[in-house]
Amino acid sequence: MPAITNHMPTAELQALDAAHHMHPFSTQTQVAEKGARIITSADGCWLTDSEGERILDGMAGLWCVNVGYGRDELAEAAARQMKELPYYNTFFMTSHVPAIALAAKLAEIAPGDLNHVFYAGSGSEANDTNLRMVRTYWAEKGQPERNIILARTNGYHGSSVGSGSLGGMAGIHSQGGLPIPDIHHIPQPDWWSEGGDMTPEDFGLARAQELEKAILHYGPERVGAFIAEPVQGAGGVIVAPDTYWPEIQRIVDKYGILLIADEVICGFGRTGQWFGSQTLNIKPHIMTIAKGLSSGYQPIGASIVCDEVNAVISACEFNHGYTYSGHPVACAVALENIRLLEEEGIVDKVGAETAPYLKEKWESLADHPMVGEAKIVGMMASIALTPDKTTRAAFAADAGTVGYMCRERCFANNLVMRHVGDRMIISPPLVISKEEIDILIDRARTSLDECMAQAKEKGLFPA
Ligand code: PXG
Repeated sequence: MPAITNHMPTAELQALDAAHHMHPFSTQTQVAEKGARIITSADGCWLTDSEGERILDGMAGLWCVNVGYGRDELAEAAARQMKELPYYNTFFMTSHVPAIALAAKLAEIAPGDLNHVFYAGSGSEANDTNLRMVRTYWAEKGQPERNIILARTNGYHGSSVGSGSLGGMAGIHSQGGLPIPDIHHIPQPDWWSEGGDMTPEDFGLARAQELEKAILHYGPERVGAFIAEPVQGAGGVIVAPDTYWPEIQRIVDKYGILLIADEVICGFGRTGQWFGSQTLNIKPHIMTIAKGLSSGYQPIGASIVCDEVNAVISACEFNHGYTYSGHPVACAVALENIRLLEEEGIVDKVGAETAPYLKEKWESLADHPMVGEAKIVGMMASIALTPDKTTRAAFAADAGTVGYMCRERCFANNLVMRHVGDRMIISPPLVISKEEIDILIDRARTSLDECMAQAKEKGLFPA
């Protein structure tokens, strides 16, 4: 076989891709039919594909390339570490400097007494750690029956057996016998789709109180933890009404259950502060991190654990870990990534400058005839597409039909903006400039217009 390179014709790469590469969360026959768009290089906020097109990446890869593409410092940190110590494990009484240095740094930047780090290779793995860690915590405290973990419908925590069970995605639960026992889901705080006639404030409170209802239903002596994303990402950038999180915190405190904040998307500046828990003023016992931890340059995740949980877990042998827990190259890259976020003031600039600018522009999209609510926290945002803003109606088609049409228009206009059902979402690199934000909004508007025209033709939008 000839060498497969960037210089091969796109059609040949697509054919090989479809023949041998099984894509995540995709229908493989559709990949084969349409051909994947092949990304060959990237710089800053811009991707280049195999046809030489430049695409504005409104999703920072998969919510992860916080410092943007093409940072030599990260490549050099990886190369340095690979030469010095490419791998060693952290099992059985060994350690190494990158794992030590990153853990100390994470303890410094994480809020409160989140001072202890358990490494994983991804967000899914870190949430699997959390699942086993909180159950072990309660068992070690003599309450093994306290093994129920509450989570939310339409939450996303990964796609492994454990993390997929914690998530509340019907599509994941329908394959492979999930969720595993003693994980239960309460309804999400999505006012747009589920708020009915309630005000957002009343709805937020009611949805938070679902947590208390569930605790009382299963029995407070059975419930060990509640896991949630500060802002639901993969579920469609669902921002809970302001009343929601204070009530959740009250309930968690009242029943003494552990709060796990899944910061895989919200962490490392995405919400305008280092962690979403700070933006939303919540006090987790454990935070899940991944993605922005290394800006996606290396696969790495972790659980950051509070003093109390650490004290209990440390006193037993916790029979858990991954070959790549604390991988030295991934740790070295994450450490360098945090240095860039900190020393270049990237997180501060998002909070003070670019996120407020994006907010103003993003919210202006709500003027578009097909856009209902526009929501944004920091650098993650969504708009709800609707045929009727006043009634918040859904389209007369399967959910996601119009969202997909809009995504296709965006892709054709060289903007990566995703759809989740009929919500359009963005999560750009944190280094996006004001000029690039203008381009993003411009292309989004053009794509919305084109999508609306198509929807009208199909009778899905009033003419
Ligand atoms: N928690 C959250 C909040 C996530 O967003 C994970 C855990 C799992 O991380 P790993 O590294 O195992 O993928 C995620 C991942 C999407 C999409 O469609 C989102 C994620 C992954 C894949 C697709 O938006 N988030």
